[in-house]
Amino acid sequence: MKESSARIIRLAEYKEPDYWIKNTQLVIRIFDGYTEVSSELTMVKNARVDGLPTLVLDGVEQTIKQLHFDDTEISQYQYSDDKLTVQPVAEEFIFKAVTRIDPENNTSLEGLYKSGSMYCTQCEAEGFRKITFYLDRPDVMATFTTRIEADKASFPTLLANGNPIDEGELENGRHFATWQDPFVKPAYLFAAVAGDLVRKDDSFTTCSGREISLRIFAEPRNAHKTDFALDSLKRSMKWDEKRYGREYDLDIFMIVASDFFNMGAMENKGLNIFNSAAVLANQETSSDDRFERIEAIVAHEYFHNWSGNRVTCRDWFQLSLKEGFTVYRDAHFTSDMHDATVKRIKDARFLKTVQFPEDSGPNAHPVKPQEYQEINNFYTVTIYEKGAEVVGMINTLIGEDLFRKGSDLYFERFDGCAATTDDFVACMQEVSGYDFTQFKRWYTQAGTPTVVVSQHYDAEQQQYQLSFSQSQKPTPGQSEKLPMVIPVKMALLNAQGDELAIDCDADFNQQTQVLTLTEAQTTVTFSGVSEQPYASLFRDFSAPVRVEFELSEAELLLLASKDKNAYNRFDAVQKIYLDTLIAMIKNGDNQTPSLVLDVVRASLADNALSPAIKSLMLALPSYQLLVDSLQQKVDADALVAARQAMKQSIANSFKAEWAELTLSLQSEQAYQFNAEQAGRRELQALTLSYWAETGDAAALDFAKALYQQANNQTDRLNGLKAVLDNGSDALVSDLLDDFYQRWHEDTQMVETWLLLQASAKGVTIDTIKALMQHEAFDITNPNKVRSVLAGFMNNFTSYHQKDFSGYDFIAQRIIQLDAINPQVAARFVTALENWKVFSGQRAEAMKQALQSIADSQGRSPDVSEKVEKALA
Ligand code: 0A1
Ligand code: ZN
Repeated sequence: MKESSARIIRLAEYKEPDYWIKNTQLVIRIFDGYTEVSSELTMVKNARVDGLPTLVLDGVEQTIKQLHFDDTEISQYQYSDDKLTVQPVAEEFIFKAVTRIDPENNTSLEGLYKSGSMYCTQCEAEGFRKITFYLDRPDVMATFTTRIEADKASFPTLLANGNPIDEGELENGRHFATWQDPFVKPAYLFAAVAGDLVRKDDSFTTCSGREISLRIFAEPRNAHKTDFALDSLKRSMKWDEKRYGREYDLDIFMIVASDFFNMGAMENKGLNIFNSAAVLANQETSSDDRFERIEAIVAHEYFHNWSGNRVTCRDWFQLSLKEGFTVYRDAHFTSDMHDATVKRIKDARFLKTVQFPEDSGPNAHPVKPQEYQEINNFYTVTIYEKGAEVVGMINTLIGEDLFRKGSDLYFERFDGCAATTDDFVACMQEVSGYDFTQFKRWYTQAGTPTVVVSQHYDAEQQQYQLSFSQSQKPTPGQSEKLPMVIPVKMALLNAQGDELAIDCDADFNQQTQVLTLTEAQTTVTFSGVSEQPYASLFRDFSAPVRVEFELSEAELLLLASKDKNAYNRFDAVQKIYLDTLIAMIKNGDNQTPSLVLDVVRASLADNALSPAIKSLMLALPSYQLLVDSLQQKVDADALVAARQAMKQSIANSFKAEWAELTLSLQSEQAYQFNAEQAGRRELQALTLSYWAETGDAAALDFAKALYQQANNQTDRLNGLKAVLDNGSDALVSDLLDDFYQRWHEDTQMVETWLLLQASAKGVTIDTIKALMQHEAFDITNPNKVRSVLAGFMNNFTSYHQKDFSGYDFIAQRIIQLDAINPQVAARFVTALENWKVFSGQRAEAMKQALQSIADSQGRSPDVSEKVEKALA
């Protein structure tokens, strides 16, 4: 493992490479115990560079067998610190290398590694250098030919990017397959697979009439779980044609499911590799949430074929160019497939819960970072989700039609190129004439802006004023913040919730109903307002900002019950819960005020609300969201006490309603994954959890029956969760044993089984330790590790337990994991890094846990960077 070297890579230091690679020919010979890689790189000197510079190639853990320039062996070379330095003697040459690597012992899951019985690759961001020597940077783009050789009986399936051009038998029971990818690509999009896999076929006819062969590969025991992903893929292909005019280019599109994978999935050209958990699904073992997630990830990876592969990133500072845009695209896809409001509510809630804390913590970074030590640490919610919000604001500012024109121009102009976020914005500016100069601060300034709003109504003048004041706290390395361009989608409502016509003196777009703020302070005067209006601001979460707008109870109640914008209605209800909880925490008073119960009553009684929206409105804000919303040092114990008291009070106040609704939501319909059915099941899960919270034995009987009689995973989990949180120890252990007995051969079900226990109310560290000792656990498998450890860390009341023991426990696990898989280990540092938001000894205990990681031997650059920033 690499020791921390604190090497800092800076955007300001970007320069083109000295050499380009035009074509890459690879032969990967897989043997038991080692793999030999032969590469032939057709290279040419960069015409903009003088002289004949040394060639410096990236290469990690390479055992060199031979090096050649054309046919001349290279005798003089230096290989140290993961760089191979050689001196070319001509401007054009073929660099040849034969090296050995050790995929069987590659637990980092980057480069070529073994996942169960199969070999597969993960090259983003810098994994290709673990396969062979290369200019492993995204602006070096080449065509690839890949030949894989392996034992035929053990590895009948041999795959790589592009089209198959040759295959055949070799001596000793071995065979080979050769694949050719005609599209230029950077090395991070390379993929190869060797395994004993079953293949599920389908096809898709593109808008121009080309027939594409679609293939999903999985291990034989998972063959029954591939249909949903294939269908999702076809929906994605069609959607991208319709919404973005993007047609698929190769003749084959392949997906491979891998049990060992660091992330969700990877968009390798023509050969996507997926975490099994993000692709394999069926009714019996996958919940509605899982189906939705899989559909979105399949779409995301597919959409990358244009936003990422055909047009890629010039350097890793541009990561959000492909990720922000692709998340924006997949969110839009999900909205079109299901319920747009539900999707928007969930995305905004996720951003506030996870990205806002990142943006106010030690790891805050701009959507276009200026520097990094370890690029793997920058696959963050800021790059992905905030990046998507930034793209969404561009759409909001210029409108959908011009946005589409801009994206057409972008794809056309940069096809086959490595581009920058500036290039993307320039296309949007060119088609719209909108000046994005100030807007680009969204790419360069870290942190979440706060917008403070105040209002004034002058009945005599029939004038209404809104004053907006925006500000941003300093973030690490950025003390000065300048005002942002903030689109405020808004309406003024009368007492019936109807929208008033808007006549104002500011930059307000009548068509899109968007008011654009550009200054630190803006006062907008609305004329002809005959009664005190209700301001519905930031509709549909039109900008990723914190809003402080003090409203009276009457105003909040009107917005919560009558706003026609369903997102804002939800937001008003959440604000009531949040403000109340914050007041309870501050006052140390755990009485739930009638306002909250009134809101719950009104939401329960409103038959116009869809079950999905109703369940979102009735759910209390998570602990994580509360922590972020407090904006002061958090007393975690007081926070837990207040939220638990409110939940209890809501549960008890409407006990009969919870029971009745839970029963009435039971349906005999055949299971289908669609928005309507999923919404019903989601609401039932919520009503059941309130009902079970009352301690009513009938609720537990219902939950147990739901678990036992379920013909689908959603119902089964909903029943089981209610039992886990409220049932007797005996019942809990009965059902958990039953679950494991029935499903222990199904990997996804075992992961769920581990997660359920780690996330259950009141779980102790002893239980977590026992889970890590269980036969089903494997510390080298990221999904299993995430199930147990992320399950525990997100289990607020258990992780933040009163004796603080959760922190040291996690620190020790991070140290342990770092020796196995640094990328996964580093992700867990997030659980400690926001220690400063907590008060007193708790903060000290979290800091000490971080310090113990900092003091440990042999830390990876991944973990070091995050820990050092957290302690700075
Ligand atoms: N580009 C992929 C995510 C991904 C990133 C890094 C990985 O390994 C270090 C793996 C996957 C996506 O956005 O889906
Ligand atoms: Zn992506």
